[in-house]
Amino acid sequence: TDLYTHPDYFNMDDLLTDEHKLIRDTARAWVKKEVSPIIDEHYENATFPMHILSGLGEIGAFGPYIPTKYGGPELDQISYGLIMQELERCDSGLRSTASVQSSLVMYPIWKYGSEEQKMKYLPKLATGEMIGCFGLTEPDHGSNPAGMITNFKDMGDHYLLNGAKMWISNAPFADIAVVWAKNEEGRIHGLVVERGMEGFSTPEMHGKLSLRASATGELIFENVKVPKENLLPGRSGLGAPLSCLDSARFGIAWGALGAAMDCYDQALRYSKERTQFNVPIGSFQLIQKKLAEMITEITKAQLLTFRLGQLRNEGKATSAQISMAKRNNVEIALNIAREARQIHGGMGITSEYSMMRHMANLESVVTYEGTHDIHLLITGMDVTGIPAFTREM
Ligand code: TGC
Ligand code: FAD
Repeated sequence: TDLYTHPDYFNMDDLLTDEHKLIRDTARAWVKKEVSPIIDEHYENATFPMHILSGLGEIGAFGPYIPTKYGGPELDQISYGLIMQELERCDSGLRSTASVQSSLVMYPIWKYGSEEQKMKYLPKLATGEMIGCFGLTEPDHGSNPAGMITNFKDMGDHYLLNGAKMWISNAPFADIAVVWAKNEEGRIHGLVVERGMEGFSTPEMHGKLSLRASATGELIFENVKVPKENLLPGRSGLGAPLSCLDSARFGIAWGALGAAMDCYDQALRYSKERTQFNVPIGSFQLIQKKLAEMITEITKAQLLTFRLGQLRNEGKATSAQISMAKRNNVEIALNIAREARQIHGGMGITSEYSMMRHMANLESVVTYEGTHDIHLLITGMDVTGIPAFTREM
C-alpha cells in the first residue's frame, strides 16, 4: 500500500511552486525508502538511526534556509515547512532531530554568530557531519527559561561555565551544544560548547514513553573552560533564544500536520477495507463523522500553515502568529491520531500501524517548544496586551 497519499482537499498544491513540490517529493521518497522501514524497530529500542544523518543533509533537512555561502541550500520558509511535514509524517523524533539542527543550532549561529563561527560550524552542520543540540531548559526552569541558573564568569582569557540543562534533544550524540547561560550581570548569552571540553558531559535520559526514536539527554557543565571566541556576539537577552524558538515552532506547525496526514490516510484506507456487520466500517455515519472532521481540521491547518509560510518568507510573521499555528496544529494532530486509532479498533494499538506511535510522540510535541497552555497564554497576551504568565503569591 502507498503510505503517502496526500490529503489536499482545497488544492493547496496549486499554491506551491514546482521547486516546492520537488523538494517535498524528494523528502517524501527518501523518508519512505530510508526511514519508514526501520522506524518501528528504532522506536521500540529507543535508538536514533545514526546512519541516516548524511541522508537528512542531502535532502536539505539541515538548515534549509541557510545561505549557500555557508553550505546550506538557501530555500524559502515554505520549503522548510514541507520538509518538516514529510519527516514528521514518518515520526516526530525524526523531525525533532532536523528541527533542532536547523532552527536551534544553525539558526542562532547564522543570525548571531561571528563570521568565523559561521564558517567553522555551518557547512558541517548542513551535511550532518557535525550534529548540534540546544540547551535552554533546566531541571527547575522549563516554561520560564528567564529563571535559568546556568552561568558563566569572565576569567580573562576564557569563560568558566557551570550549571545543567535537561530534556535536550540530540544531546547524547551532539558534537556541539548551543547553550544559553547568564553572565555575571544576569544577562543571557549563547555559547557554543564542544564535546570534549573538560567538565562537559551529556548523559542520556532513559524511560521516555514518547519520542523514543529521538535521543534526549542532559547537559552538565562543571567548571567548563569555554574559549571567548565561542560566545555568540550578535545578540543577548532572552529574545535571542526565543527567536530561535520562533523558527523551530514554525517547523513544528508543519511537522504536526504531516503526522495528522499520515493518521488520516491510514484511517480512510482502513475504513474502506475493514468490514463489520457485513459492510465496510466507512459506511457507518459515526466513522464518516470522524473522517470528515479529520479532513476539515487538516485543511484548516494547511491554510493556516501556508499563510504563515508566506508571512515568514516576507519577514512579517509575528511570534504570536507562530504560537497559534504550533498550538493549533499539534492539538489537531493529537486528536486525529486518537480518532484514527479508534477507527482501527484493536489493530490500532499495534506497531503495525503508526497512529499509536504518533499519538505518544505528539505528547512530547504538545509540551516542548512551549506547552499547549503557554501558547494559549501567548495568544491571550497578544490580544489583550496583558501577560498572564506570573501572579503574585
Ligand atoms: P518576555 O519578557 O515576554 O520576553 C523577553 C524578551 O524576549 C522578547 N521575546 C521574543 N523575541 C523573539 N521571539 C519571541 N518569540 C519572543 N518572545 C518574547 C521580548 O520582546 C523581550 O525582549 P526584551 O528586549 O524586551 O528583553 O519573556 P518572559 O520571561 O515573560 O517569557 C515569555 C514566555 C513564557 C512566552 C517564554 O518564556 C516562553 O516562550 N516560554 C516557553 C519556553 C519554551 O518554549 N522552551 C522551549 C525549549 S527548546 C525545546 O523545547 C526544543 S524541543 C525541540 C525538538 O526536539 O524539536
Ligand atoms: P513546566 O514548565 O514545569 O510546566 C508544567 C505544567 O505547568 C505545564 O502544563 C505547563 O503548561 C504549566 N505551566 C507552567 N507555567 C504556567 C503558567 N504561567 N500558566 C499556566 N500554566 C503553566 N528543551 C530544550 O531547551 N532543548 C531541547 O532540545 C528540548 N527537547 C525536548 C525534548 C523532549 C522529548 C521534551 C519532553 C522536552 C524537551 N525540551 C527541550 C524541554 C521542553 O521545552 C520543556 O519540557 C517545556 O518547555 C516545558 O517545561 P517543563 O517540562 O519544565 O514543564
